[in-house]
Amino acid sequence: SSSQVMSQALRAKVMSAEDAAALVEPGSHVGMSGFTGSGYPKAVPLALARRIEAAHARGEPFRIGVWTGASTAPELDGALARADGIDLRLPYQSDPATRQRINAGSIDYIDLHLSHVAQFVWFGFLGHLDVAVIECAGILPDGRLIPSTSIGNNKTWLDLADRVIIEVNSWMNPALLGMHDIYYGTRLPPHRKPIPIVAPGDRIGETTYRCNPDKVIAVVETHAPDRNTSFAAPDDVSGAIAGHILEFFEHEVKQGRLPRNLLPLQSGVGNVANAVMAGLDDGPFPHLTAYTEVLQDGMLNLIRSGRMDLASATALSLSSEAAIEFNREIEFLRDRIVLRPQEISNHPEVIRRLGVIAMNGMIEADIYGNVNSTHVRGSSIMNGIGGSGDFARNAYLSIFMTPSTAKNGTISCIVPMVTHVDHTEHDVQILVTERGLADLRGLSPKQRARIIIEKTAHPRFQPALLDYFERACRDSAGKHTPHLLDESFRLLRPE
Ligand code: 0RQ
Repeated sequence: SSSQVMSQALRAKVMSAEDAAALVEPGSHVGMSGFTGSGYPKAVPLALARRIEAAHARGEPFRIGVWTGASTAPELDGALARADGIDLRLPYQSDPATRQRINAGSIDYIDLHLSHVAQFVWFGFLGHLDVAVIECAGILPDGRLIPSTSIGNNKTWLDLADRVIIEVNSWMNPALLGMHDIYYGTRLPPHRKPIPIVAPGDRIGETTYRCNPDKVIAVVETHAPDRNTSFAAPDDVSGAIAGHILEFFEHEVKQGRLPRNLLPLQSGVGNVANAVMAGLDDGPFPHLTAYTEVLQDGMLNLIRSGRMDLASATALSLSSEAAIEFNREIEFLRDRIVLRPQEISNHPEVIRRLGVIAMNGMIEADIYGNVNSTHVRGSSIMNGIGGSGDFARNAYLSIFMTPSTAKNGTISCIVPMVTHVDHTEHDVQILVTERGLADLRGLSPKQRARIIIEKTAHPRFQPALLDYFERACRDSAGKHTPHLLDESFRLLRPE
């Protein structure tokens, strides 16, 4: 309904998605909203994909650069990739059609730390932003925009794009107004000031986006839910990983290295992260908080049950059932959830100050603790580094977790040498699989190798890993991080 477009001036710019898409030129850099399947534009990218397909059918070239917050949905990445409409994509994606084209070599992809993206555009490192396409929950009479279910880089896209297309999604609850915290204090070096967040729930900004109405070239009305992620019920493997982490937390509380309510939690994407949150709901830790990037079902349930006092994030990533509960309980949740720009949700300064406990998934780790979060066999991208590096390097505790094997047990996720490094041994303190937890703090490389093989590797792969390590200790020229380079990747080739 048009009631969510309350500005007279902007109401005059309402048009169809097709008419709006016709205003995007070939070769444009387009900054879109969207983060882990929420808050992405639902109509204009689809219309743009149809326009691109028609141009290609006439033999005309038409591709664009797509910049987002993080992953979007089939209606955005999927449609544009299938139309062969993307020449460059950044920073994080998880769409199968996009991934296939990146790995086939037809889409260029730049995988950036999520906290870096906005500032790199302000610095001028990524070129000029031509158009912003931003989903909102409404437009206030004075032209300010009510954000929807993710913030991502929207503030920067609205500030820096020459032209702005706004999608107003009436499926979004207007009662979202007040949940967001849009910080307008960022500056370019050397004029920067401290980010004044000293507790996860601190509000330092405005509840709406500023938007110069003269730049708005189209307003498109939609009515559609987010992609909605479905989560598997915690299985034995994710349940075991969660169990090891909870036991570790209890130990750290006993040792006096963590307070009883722990420290602000960051929890990554996927089923394992969700299962850890579910485990915390039954655990002994009261008054939890989160300073995280994505708020999934497990964390929402912690807030609803009263186990977690509040959470700061940049996006929701909920199942369709949880999205309905979120809407029903929005008045209660608005005081307990703060959504921020991703440069603030993932800000190294704040993560370091708050002492965040970072928990992220991985593809594989090596026996010395280097972690690969992004590549399969060194050359194919899975998703991207996302925010895992922002949190891992600056966290109080940096935890990485994975099942000990992949692909029905045929591949070991603990290997002699990772085929791609996202998180170096210096940024990794704890590794966890369903087999156990390896606490690497204060250990040298060779000490780490023994613990990682013993505690986290699958028994089927332990003998080969131990044999590699022991022969490396004997035959490697350097005895600090012993390797046998001609066979480091042999475990990747199952016999
Ligand atoms: O592929 O579904 O085709 O079989 O990788 O693996 O086990 O389902 O685990 O969903 O937790 O994802 C690292 C990808 C893990 C994710 C990663 C294959 C496996 C499967 C997924 P199939 P699982 P998850 C903040 C934090 C980077 C971003 C990040 C990720 C698929 O956690 O993208 O941390 N992280 N952000 O089969 C070959 C191996 C494999 C393997 C797994 N060793 N070899 N394939 N797979 N291990 C949030 C954001 O930044 C937005």
